[in-house]
Amino acid sequence: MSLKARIFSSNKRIFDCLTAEGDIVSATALAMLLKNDNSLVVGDNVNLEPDGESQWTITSAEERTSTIFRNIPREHTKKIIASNVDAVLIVVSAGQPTYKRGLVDRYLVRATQWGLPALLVFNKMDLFDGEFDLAFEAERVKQLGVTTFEVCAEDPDRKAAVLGNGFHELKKMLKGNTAILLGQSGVGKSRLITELSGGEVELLSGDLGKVGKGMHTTTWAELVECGDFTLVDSPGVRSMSLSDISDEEELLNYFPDIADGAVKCKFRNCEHAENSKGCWFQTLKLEDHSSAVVFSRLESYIRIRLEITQIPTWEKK
Ligand SMILES: Nc1nc2c(ncn2[C@@H]2O[C@H](COP(=O)(O)OP(=O)(O)O)[C@@H](O)[C@H]2O)c(=O)[nH]1
Ligand SMILES: [Mg+2]
Ligand SMILES: [Zn+2]
Repeated sequence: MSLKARIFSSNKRIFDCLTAEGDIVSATALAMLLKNDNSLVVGDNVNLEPDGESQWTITSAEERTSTIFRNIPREHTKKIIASNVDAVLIVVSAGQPTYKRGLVDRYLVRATQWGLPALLVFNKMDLFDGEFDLAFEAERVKQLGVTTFEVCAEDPDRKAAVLGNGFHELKKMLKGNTAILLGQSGVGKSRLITELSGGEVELLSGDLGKVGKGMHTTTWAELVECGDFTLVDSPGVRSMSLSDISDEEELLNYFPDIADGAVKCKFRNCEHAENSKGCWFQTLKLEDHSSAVVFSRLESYIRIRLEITQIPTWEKK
C-alpha cells in the first residue's frame, strides 16, 4: 500500500512527512530523488512505499507548483530549499527593530522571482509611535497587489485602526495556503507563528534566551502546520543580498511599476537618477501622492541596481 504525504522537515536524508490522513511518517528516499542540484525539499508532495516492517521509502515526488531558493553569494549559487509555497508573508516591526522600507522592497523582489503574491504584516503595532506614515507605506505596496495587515502578535484581537486588516483577517487570507515568512530577526516571526497556529506550535522566541536541548530552533527550512494553513520558516532565505540578479534588465522584471515608468522615459540607457535631465521620472511632482509612491520605489530600485552592477560579471553565475 502506498501513501501520499508532504515533506515537512528533513535531516541528513531522513524526511519527516505528513500523510493525507494526518499521520507523521519518517522516510528515506530512493537515491535518484537525491540528486545534488535537484533533491527533495520541504513542501514536496511525495509518494511513500512500505519498505520492510515499519520503514517507508519515498519513491516519487509530484511536480512542484513553485520553488523557493536561497541565494548563496559566497558560492555564487542558488539552492532550492522549499517547494509548493503559495505566498510570501513579509513581516516588519512597527517598534524595534525599526521599519526599513528598502528591506520590504528587497523581499518583494524575491516574491516576484519566486512567482508568488506577497502579504505585508506590520507587527508590534502596540509599540507604534507614528515614526513612519503607515498608510503611505501600505499604499506604496498595494499598487503592486500586496495586501497589508496591522497586527500585534501579543494581542491578536487588537483593532487594525489604519489598515482595516488585522490578525483575524490575516488568518482568513492564509486559509488553504502555504506561506513563507520573510523578515529580519526580532520582528516577531516566531511569536506570530505561535499565535497563528493557535498556540499549538511553540517556537523559540527571542526573549526566551538560552537554547536548551531539544528546544526548537530554526536553522533549516521547515513547514509548520497551523490547522488550515501551513507556514514555512527559514532563516536561509532572509539574506539581503540580491547578487544573483544578473543585470538591470532582469531587475526591471522584478520592479514592474518602475518598468512602466522606464518605458515612458524617452532616453535609452537613462539611469532615471535625480540628475538625469529630461528623464520621465523627473517630470513627476513630488507633492503628488502617486508620484511620492513612484519615487520611493525608484529609490529602492536605484540602490539595488547600483549594488548588482558593481559586482563584476565574472563573479555572477
Ligand atoms: N510588544 C510586542 N512585542 C512583540 C510582538 N511580537 C513579538 N514581540 C517580541 O519581540 C521579540 C522577538 O520576537 P520573535 O518572535 O523571536 O522574532 P523573530 O526573530 O522574528 O522570530 C520577542 O521578545 C517577542 O516577545 C508584538 O506584537 N508586540
Ligand atoms: Mg524566530
Ligand atoms: Zn529616465
